[in-house]
Amino acid sequence: MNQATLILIKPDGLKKSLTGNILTRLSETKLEIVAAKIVRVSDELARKHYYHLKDKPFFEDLIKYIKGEFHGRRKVMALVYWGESAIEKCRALAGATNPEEAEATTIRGAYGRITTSGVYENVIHVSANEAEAEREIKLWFQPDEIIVDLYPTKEIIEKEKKVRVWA
Ligand code: DAT
Ligand code: MG
Repeated sequence: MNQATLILIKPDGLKKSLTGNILTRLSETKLEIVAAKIVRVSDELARKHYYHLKDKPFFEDLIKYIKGEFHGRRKVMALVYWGESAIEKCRALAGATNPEEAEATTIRGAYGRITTSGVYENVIHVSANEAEAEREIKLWFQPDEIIVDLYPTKEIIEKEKKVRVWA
């Protein structure tokens, strides 16, 4: 069954120049990249992305981490991978959440670490299931940024919306 999954290359992955390595590993899946961009992560986006962990003791550090506050620049690379069993394939390549427990051959096993203050710097995010993928993809991307039709859309006319354009 074709599925979509959100992939994030987290700030540690970008800081360590791992983008190429990670994309090469993900290309083993033969899945299709249907959206990609570099995102400056706002506090609101970070908190919405990880809202299900808001009661965990590590939540505030997790927010700082995904916003890039530990790695000097507020950016992550966001992609949507699409194809047969995309979630299972990408999660298998990513490895276990705890990078010390992840198989050495997985992305997290090879490149992740736990900092002395206990932050799991595990390099990559992969949606855990289809419901999470839909929620996350809609959070990180607008419909026109994705080259396939994943979810139903509608057209609206937005009035008096402040947008930034080239000067
Ligand atoms: P995953 O990223 O494998 O889907 P998750 O959704 O349970 O795992 O957690 C999201 C992120 O939160 C995870 O990538 C790293 C961090 N995290 C999870 N459990 C943690 C823990 N016990 N200590 C520190 N960070 C943790
Ligand atoms: Mg998760």
